Amino acid sequence: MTNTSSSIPNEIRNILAELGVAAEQTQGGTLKVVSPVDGSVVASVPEVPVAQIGKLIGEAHEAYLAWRSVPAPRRGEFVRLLGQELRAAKDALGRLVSLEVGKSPSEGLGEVQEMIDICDLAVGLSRQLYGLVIQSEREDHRVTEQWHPAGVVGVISAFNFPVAVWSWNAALAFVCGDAVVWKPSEKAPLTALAVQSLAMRAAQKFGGVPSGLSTLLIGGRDVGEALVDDVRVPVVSATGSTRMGRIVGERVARRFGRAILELGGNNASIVTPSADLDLTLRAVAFSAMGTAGQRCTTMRRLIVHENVYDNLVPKLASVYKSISIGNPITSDALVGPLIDGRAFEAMQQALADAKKAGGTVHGGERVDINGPNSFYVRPALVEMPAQLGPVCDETFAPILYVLKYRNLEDAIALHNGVPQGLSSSIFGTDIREIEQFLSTRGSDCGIANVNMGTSGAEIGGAFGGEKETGGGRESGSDAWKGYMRRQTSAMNYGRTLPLAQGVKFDI
Ligand code: UN1
Repeated sequence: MTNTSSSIPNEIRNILAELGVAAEQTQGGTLKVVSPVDGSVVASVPEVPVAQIGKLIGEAHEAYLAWRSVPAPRRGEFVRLLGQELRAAKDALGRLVSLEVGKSPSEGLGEVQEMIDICDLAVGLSRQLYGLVIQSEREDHRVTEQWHPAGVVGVISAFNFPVAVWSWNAALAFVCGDAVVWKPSEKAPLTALAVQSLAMRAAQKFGGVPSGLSTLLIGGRDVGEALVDDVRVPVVSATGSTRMGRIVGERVARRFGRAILELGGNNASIVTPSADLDLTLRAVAFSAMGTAGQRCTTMRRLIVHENVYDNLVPKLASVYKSISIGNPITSDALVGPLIDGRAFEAMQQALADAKKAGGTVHGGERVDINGPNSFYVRPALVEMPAQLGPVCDETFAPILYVLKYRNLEDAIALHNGVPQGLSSSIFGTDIREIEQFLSTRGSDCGIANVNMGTSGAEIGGAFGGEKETGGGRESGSDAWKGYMRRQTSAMNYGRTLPLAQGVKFDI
């Protein structure tokens, strides 16, 4: 593989060809794709005309009508084949993720691994998806609950997990009997085209997948709006900012659709006096600086007990000083580029605001790795006197605010004292403190970890969070229920007609 940054368009072209994306799908279009690795324009992707979206959603709906009658384990076979395609394409697709959104090679591959993992989980689920039998108050009656496909599921994904988010939704939706219409981030259409091509390969091997079952809509905000407003899309799963989610949530609710929202995180970890500080240091480094701070699970606040503060924080500051920053394609640097100049400006603004609020900033400056069109930064560690100003916001960049605490109740209050509620963690070996953090009076987040960071969740658990994070759940546990409709059924197998609640109505 050639490794100079000027070869990026060539390498992308080769990977796309290998993954079955036709040249005309990435040339001559209106959507310019910029690689954050060096800021070069690497493709111009045609966008779907908004006038065509109704027809495409109609086709997806038709596909669902056919797919829902295919037995679920057979639907699982399609997802098994998809997982097989992803396994075969892991290196190429992982590399494409790195080239398109700037992740380190290991994180690019990790993202594809998450896709493979969710396919495995969905295949198993395809032989389950079970309901309940509920005791009836009436003689010779049975009450059951069963799950039917919901219909067309709309998926709106963000640049930072450009392909995995689709799979967390799509793998479940397909086994549940739904069709999927995907609007990927405008910043990452190439990886989406590649995944769509792999899904088509799996469909071909399966034979008889209705066309439209997996539909890709490349385009901007108007495309997203058409998807969000269409009554034939009963479920919309949207990942992105709280601002976006508020709009999507309201619009979907207006037509009584269901929204699965996975929005902003402002994730914190508490470091207690009994913490293993070496382990803590490594965990904080990965969670706060990995993916250049552009995960929704990125650690953004560190709440440190006053007895360990002076031991931990200087060590952390020196890790921030020495962390390797570089081209994710040509080096093995741990921190790659920000997605674009706007992300850089937002970071600088947050740092200026933090200073104004009394913060001491370590790092945060721009680092010239690949010229003026790419945005590499040294991650910033910011010691704050209090939780105010930008500390309460999600800035999608590598900024870690550090706060000091004296007792655990105060730490938990600080922890929960932000509008977001995605992920959280605590470091320590005192079981009372750990359990308090996990108790009803502890972390208010959808994810609460112990002795690890806030990011890097496995797909087996339900993924999502509370408050402004939106409340949605994707991935494992029983998140599949979000892609189905629940039906309660009462059955009378007797010869009389007893009414519930003892009501009499004899004619
Ligand atoms: C996201 O950033 O949108 O837990 C999701 C993690 C990953 C998922 C991140 N498994 O960090």
